[in-house]
Amino acid sequence: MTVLTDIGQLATCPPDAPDAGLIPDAALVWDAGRIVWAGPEADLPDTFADADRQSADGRLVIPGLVDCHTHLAFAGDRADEFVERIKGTPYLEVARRGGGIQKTVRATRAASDADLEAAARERLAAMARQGVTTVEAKTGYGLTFADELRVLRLYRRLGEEGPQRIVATLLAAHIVPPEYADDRAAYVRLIVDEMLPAVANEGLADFVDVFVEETAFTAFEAWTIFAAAHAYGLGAKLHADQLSDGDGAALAAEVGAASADHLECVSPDGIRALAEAGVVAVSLPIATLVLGQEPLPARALLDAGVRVAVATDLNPGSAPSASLGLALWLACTRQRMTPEEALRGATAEAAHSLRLADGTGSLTPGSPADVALVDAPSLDAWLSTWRAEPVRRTVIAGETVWERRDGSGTEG
Ligand code: DI6
Ligand code: FE
Repeated sequence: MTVLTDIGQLATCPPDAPDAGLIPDAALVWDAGRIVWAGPEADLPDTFADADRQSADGRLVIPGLVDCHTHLAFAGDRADEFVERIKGTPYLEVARRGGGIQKTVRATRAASDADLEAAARERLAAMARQGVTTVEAKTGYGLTFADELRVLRLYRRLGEEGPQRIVATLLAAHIVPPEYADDRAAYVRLIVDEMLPAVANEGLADFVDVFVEETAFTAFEAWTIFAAAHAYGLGAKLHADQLSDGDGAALAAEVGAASADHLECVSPDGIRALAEAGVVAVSLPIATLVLGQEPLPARALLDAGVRVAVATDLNPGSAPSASLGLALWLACTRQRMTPEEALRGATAEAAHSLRLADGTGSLTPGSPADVALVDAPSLDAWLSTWRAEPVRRTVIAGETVWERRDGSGTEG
């Protein structure tokens, strides 16, 4: 049993509260990987008097962060495209010339298992330094039966070996791969008739995602894929209304999706549909920034009663950063979310978008003991500034998986 005392501010982020459940001068107790008590230190029961005590030295303590939208495994880089876009070539024009996602697909298919794994592990290590303890990881750069399953098997291995918990999503419907350019229907059939049964049979994914966009998949193609996925017990997620309003939000509501992600171009009708169907809106402010877009209407979504999550969208093109802290800061500064709303977005609401009902993303009795200690006295103090690595210590299931040593920043 561990008793963490001298917490300057504790954010418990209860699953169904509207706020971050902030408690000043708090203590937190965990045992056997689960939270057993959280509250004001003055109320700490005597029963914990003999337990191992650790001091948070007045720091902010938050639930381990949940990055609920990443494209974790990919090879190569898109440095050439970055420069092209600076010089004025639009993202979609790069894609039409065979760059963009297609370039990463070529590099990922060519990468060895070892190289792909090493790159993913490096990104997970960077995320651990950000306090990220649960990661949703999408495929989508393989786009063949063998390459999509190869990445899902990698995610399973990474989840088993830890330290982070991984939730895997099949995004075979990211783009139509070039070899199917003249027969899109055949690629949709490959997903429905071959990939989905194999993924379900091996239990390799919890969700199926479709990029619904003019340059990717139509709403009808997405509907076909989701209907098949549903029959295999796989949940739905969508890249929706990112570059244009393609009625992605309405489709997410219709198919009972766990989340609709991006939503920069969502319509008022789309917002109403998400609210009525209880679909989580996942905001991806790093991608919005990189593509120079106006942010999604976070305030309108929140006012309509939609849960709004915040994630990185980590990928080599539109969001080349694993910094969930950066996404949170942008959620505050660009999306006008309060620090409490932003933190909930990367904890309790993110867990909701992954349908994790075990208390992940919260620090309430019974939750996994996934915890981050932040080098700031309060949530507002943390998110009113931006620092590359503000986290001091990351704990998963009660075990410290990363700790910054004074001055050195070495792993613990
Ligand atoms: N939307 C995104 O932001 C990423 N995929 C998607 O459907 C971008 C992926 C990339 O540019 O490689
Ligand atoms: Fe994405």
